[in-house]
Amino acid sequence: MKRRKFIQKASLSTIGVVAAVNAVGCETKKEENSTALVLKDPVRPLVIATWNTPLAVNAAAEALAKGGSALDAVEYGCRVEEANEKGQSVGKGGLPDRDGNVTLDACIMDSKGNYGAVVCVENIMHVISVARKVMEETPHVLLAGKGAEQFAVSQGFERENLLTEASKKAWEKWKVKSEYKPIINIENHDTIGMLAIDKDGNISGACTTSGLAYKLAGRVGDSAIIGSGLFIDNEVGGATATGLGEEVLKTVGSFLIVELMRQGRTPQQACEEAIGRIVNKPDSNFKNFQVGYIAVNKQGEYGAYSIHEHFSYNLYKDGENKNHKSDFYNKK
Ligand code: SD4
Repeated sequence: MKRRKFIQKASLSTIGVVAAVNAVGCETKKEENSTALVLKDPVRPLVIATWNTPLAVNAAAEALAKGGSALDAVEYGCRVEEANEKGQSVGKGGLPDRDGNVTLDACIMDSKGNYGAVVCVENIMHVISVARKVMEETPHVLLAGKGAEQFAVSQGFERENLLTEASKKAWEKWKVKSEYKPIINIENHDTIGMLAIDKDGNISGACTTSGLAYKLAGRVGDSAIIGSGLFIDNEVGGATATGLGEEVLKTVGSFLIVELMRQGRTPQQACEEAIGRIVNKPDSNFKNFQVGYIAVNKQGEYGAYSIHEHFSYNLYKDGENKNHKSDFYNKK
């Protein structure tokens, strides 16, 4: 059993007794107004990613097996999906905006609370790596549009056309009616959000997407926005999102999940509460859109929940990488 360092008193004032009973799925102990988290045989290494993404999770697991950090793992894992032209919601081959331009959003967050992101980037495939460069090589956290593209090129990334023939054809077909209707589940494969815990128990996360198909030019979703599409707190855990970004942004979903875990909820309970915040709004039209969350805590417990059926996640733990169906809210 390893002993975690004390959570600061400042955060405890809002946590209260609940955290003392069951913070982040660990045994806890009160000492001088602080709560020491004691991990019981934590599960590590571990990788979890949205949707049916076995190859991406394999790449992340391999990085961890070679002694890479959780940060390396999530970057390498996300790169696999960015290079997969068949996935039409991430990287190369992503469906374009309504003007026919593929624009990508991505972010990465490490165990020290550092964050880097890019939004609305054209012509660069591996935006997750650009986000990491923003985090590590600049004094900023978020670069947008042309500036982000120029920064990527200055860092050695090559410009290329991200619009594949298949995505161009889909866009041309869409233009006939030009109806904007976010698709609920794109063939069990969509934006990738990934969380990893390395052998030292450090947690990192990443999220990369081409956003919603046929969006307005300039539209940015949740995926690259800290606290919405992704949030990591190495003391507690991490969470990431997929689905209609506008709804995730309005509820700051990933931050909410991590804070709920801090207050004692399991990852599963926290994901369910975050979906509840969306579907229980008085004017929620949740029947028309999907949102899905995955989360892990420091112990290596995990959870997933979505509004509709057919959300899934890939999980690597104990040397196995498997796709699992997520539980969901709308049982009709
Ligand atoms: C967005 N959340 O841009 C992304 C899209 C997505 O599953 O996740 N689709 O809103």
